[in-house]
Amino acid sequence: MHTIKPTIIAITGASASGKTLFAQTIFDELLAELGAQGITIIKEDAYYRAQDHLPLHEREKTNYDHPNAFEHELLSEHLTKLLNNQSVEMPVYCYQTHTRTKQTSLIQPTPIILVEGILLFTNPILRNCFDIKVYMDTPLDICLVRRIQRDTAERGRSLESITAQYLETVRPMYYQFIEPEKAWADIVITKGGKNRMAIEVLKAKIRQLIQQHIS
Ligand code: UZR
Ligand code: MG
Repeated sequence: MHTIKPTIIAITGASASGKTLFAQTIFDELLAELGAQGITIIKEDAYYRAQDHLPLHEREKTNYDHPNAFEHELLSEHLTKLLNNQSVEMPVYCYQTHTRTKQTSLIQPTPIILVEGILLFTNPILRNCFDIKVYMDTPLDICLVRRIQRDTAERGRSLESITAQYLETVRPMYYQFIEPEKAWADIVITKGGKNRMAIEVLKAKIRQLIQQHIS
């Protein structure tokens, strides 16, 4: 098998727009075909900055919807390493403590690397790492409803804290930073993370790239 550069596919869009579901569905369905040596998934969330130097009540005030909340330099560095066939130790972020845990997760280089997160196209160095740029164009009211359901069920949040965060940061930062990311996208996905045709089209493209890898 002759080695060619891995392909990095980035999926961005608003919080609760369906990025994780979309990326995870493609990953799960292709894992069965390609195996763990074929495809990897990386979340931008893992690269939220460590905030151990701040007390918990200060961490709660951080604007997590601003590009500065992420260590995009480290994510770019890790993607560059993976492109050069080196493994990386990905941080593990905890939403309850708003900082990184002591663990890291070993990521091995694979021919296909999926990356998903809200602000992936805002940093030019990071943006340049991506071969295919996808934007989830889900209406913001749908994202809000999904976010309330998800964050109460999975991220231990109250309705009050979700709505306060939505008005203070999620909504304004969406208009300032996320919506403009659409201009960088190669592919814009409507209908959210369950869009079957969009999933099948990307899977077909990935299969074609894998064929090029092995031929
Ligand atoms: P997705 N976020 C938190 O609520 N707490 C944290 O410690 C870190 C992030 C939220 C963040 C953003 N913002 O909207 C969302 N706020 O996680 C991004 N407010 O994650 O794309 O999975 O929704
Ligand atoms: Mg997500």
